[in-house]
Amino acid sequence: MERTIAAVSTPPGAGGIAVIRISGSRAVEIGDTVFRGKDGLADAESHTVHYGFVVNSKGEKIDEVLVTVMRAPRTFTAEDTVEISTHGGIMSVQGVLDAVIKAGASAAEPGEFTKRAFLNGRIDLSQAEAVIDIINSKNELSRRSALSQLEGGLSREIRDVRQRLVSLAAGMQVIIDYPDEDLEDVTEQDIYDTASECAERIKKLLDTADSGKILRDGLRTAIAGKPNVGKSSLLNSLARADRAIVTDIAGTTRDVIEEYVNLNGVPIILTDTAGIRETDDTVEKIGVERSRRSIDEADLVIVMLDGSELLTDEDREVLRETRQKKRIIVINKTDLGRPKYTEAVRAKANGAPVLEVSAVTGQGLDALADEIKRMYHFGAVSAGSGAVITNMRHKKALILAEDALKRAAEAIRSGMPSDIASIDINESINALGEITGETVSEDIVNEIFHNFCVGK
Ligand SMILES: Nc1nc2c(ncn2[C@@H]2O[C@H](COP(=O)(O)OP(=O)(O)OP(=O)(O)O)[C@@H](O)[C@H]2O)c(=O)[nH]1
Ligand SMILES: [Mg+2]
Repeated sequence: MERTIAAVSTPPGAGGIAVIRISGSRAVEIGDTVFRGKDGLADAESHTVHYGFVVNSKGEKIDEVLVTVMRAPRTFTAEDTVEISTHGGIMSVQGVLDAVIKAGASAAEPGEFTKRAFLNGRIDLSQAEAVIDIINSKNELSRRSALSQLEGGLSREIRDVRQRLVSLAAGMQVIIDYPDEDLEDVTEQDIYDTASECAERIKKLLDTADSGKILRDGLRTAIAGKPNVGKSSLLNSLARADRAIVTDIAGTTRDVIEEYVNLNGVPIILTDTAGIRETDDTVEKIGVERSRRSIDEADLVIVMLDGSELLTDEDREVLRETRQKKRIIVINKTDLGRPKYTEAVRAKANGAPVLEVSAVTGQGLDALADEIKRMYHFGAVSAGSGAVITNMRHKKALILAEDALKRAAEAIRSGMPSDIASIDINESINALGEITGETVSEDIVNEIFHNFCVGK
């Protein structure tokens, strides 16, 4: 028999209230066993709230509670659900959960509520994954993107593309099964057109993957420059912490330092790197190598120059090496006097912003933060549409689907028999189905739900 499950669905620790959720065919009966109120729960109507107490098996009161009864199918899991709101204390929460389990519920596994919602057809797999993303999201924008995924923006587009391919495959199957009948309603041109069009729509979704990653994890921003320009000082000011060692010795930072910074709601992964220069020092050399790699991987580079000196060949080298990157050029140490070469740098910056700052006094750092935010919004949100790929599993499946469709179109174009294209189209249908869960294997489902915490 299907288990009725229970778990604490609010975060651990003491809070104002905590919610114990029970889901399954015996949810109301189990809730009724532990509840003492004006009336029992057995005949309670769906979506009603009841005041009373939870008692243990000896009939002793554990806590004063409000109990919500929700009957299938209009619940999150699509099963009968009872939610008990208790006072948040750890003793009372544990006591209520124990009583519920003694009354016949089993402790829920991580993600089991959401898994049931998926298995009962309430949400599809990409929506279930969005629930994980919402729980884990670090910032407002990524939360909103996960929310729109939960509402089905992504699933809708993928299901739509998949449905077109399913109809096409069905039409092709008829021709393959009955080659002699005069059933030419799917032409080779149709196959080619549909495969190409669907490949194009998938490509559009894939194009959002990079911005999706930024949205979810933050904008990778590397601070680059020759030694001693003030890179570590900038990291410390933006992170509002003494994270990196600052000295007047050139070559202080030897390794890449990474700090997660929240700039008014915009998530940034800021990296401070070793100053870039030619050096014979073995350790510093490795540091410089790592700087280059971190600059390579960055979504945005802050190129830092020392405004208290004239531009040097080392500065020119850093400017040259970062030419291909999205970048902001900052001229530091303006508290020591106005830099002399700002306009010269601006003229050669190819439109990249050039800002004067002081990492020590904080002057110009607000403008820098605004500029970083602007780039974040440009990179992350320009995707528009609402359907943004934020998930590696989805990305891989989309790549498979797109490749298969390109092969199908190519097969038709080069005059191969249409059953060759049919194999590719079916492969694409399966890959898309893995995202929404229509053709997903049990292993993948288990893996996904394993990432949840208990109570979700
Ligand atoms: N006056 C002034 N001094 C600064 C400013 N920013 C940094 N400095 C000083 O410049 C020196 C080098 O600063 P760091 O932040 O260590 O420079 P860095 O670029 O990380 O240096 P390396 O790690 O060696 O590559 C320190 O003495 C800082 O106090 C600034 O805006 N104004
Ligand atoms: Mg440093």
